[in-house]
Amino acid sequence: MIHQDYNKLKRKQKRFLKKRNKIDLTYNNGIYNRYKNPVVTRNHVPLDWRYDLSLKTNPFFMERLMVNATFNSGAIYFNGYFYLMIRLEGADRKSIFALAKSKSGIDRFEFERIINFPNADQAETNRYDMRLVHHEDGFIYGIFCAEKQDSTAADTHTAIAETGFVRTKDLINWERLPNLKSKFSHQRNIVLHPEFVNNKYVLYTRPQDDFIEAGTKAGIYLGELKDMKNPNLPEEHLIHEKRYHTVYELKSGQGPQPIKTKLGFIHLAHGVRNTAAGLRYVLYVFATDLNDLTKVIARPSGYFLAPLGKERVGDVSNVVFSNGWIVKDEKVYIYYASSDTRVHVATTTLEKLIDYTFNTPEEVFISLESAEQRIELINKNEKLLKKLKGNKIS
Ligand code: M1P
Repeated sequence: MIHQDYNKLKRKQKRFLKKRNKIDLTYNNGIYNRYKNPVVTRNHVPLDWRYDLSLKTNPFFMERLMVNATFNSGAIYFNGYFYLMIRLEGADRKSIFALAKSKSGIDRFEFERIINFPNADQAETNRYDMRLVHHEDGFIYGIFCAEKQDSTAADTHTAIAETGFVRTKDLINWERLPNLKSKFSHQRNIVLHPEFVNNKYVLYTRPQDDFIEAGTKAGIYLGELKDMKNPNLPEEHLIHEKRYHTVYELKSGQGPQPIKTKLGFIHLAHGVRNTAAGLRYVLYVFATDLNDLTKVIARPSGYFLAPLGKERVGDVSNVVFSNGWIVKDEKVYIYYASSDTRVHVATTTLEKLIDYTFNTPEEVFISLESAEQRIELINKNEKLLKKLKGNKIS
């Protein structure tokens, strides 16, 4: 027999899942819209994924498998739905993958199924942060971090982050592929470029600092591989270097796959810097050349999106992280998680994203020039304002 509390809770959750989301009108930067509510939280997780519904085996109607957080989601538009591949973290700290879908992309996301597949390496302990990329070879790839304990370390907490691959054509049946082989043993935030380049697959990588040789520069790298069934990266080239006193001073990582536009590929990445209150993760944008993916052609200064208000607090506070965005009908849906706890959406248009990327003043790296940039803007505006005054429109 089903526990009597189930129906009550079910009705309550149904009402919650039907709630519409609205643009947050208190926020305006002209670049994108933020929304009042997160799009996926742990309260969206179906009751039967958490509770044992049986009165007999669960007389107190306890959550037998609690969910800690739902965050860092891959994203894809498929068969008329916005799909998010959610990182669902249980109370046991293990992350698993679960697909949630919505018709609107901004609200009413409902979980559909858990996506599970075999380990590529027996020692794999945790998996997280899947990017979903529809490659021109016809497959949808899931690229994620497959983490295991570093057996060479003296402590119990040092981990090795490898890159796992799965692929599918229907989001139901997934084929696990071998893990990436690269000269850097430890990396996260690997992303597949959606197109072939010289008949090869292209990956964006992010070797972890402490694991790369002294003298090797850190940042976002790019490498080519021939075969996804035998993913060997012989070489990786630095394309976006971390740099002193930037929002990505400490580390950075490619977010979702870049968006192809007429002016170049637009990339969304996260940048990390240290503060007295701990690490701060923000999102920033850059663009690469359509014919040379290693060439950065636009570098708007500073961050694109930073944690705001309630987003600033969570399991790992002061963090925004994005590994999924969707372009649909010229509109861009940017899915980002806040503080490793829940998923939000921000929306803009392709036109605005291009304008932001190519017309925001470039990163200048020093205060002297940063002040000049702002003075230039003020002077330009002053002229315009004077003209308006002359025309008596004020
Ligand atoms: O806690 C913030 C993020 O930390 C890691 O990102 P990175 O490798 O760039 O430091 C990841 O574990 C990510 O999942 C997490 O959101």
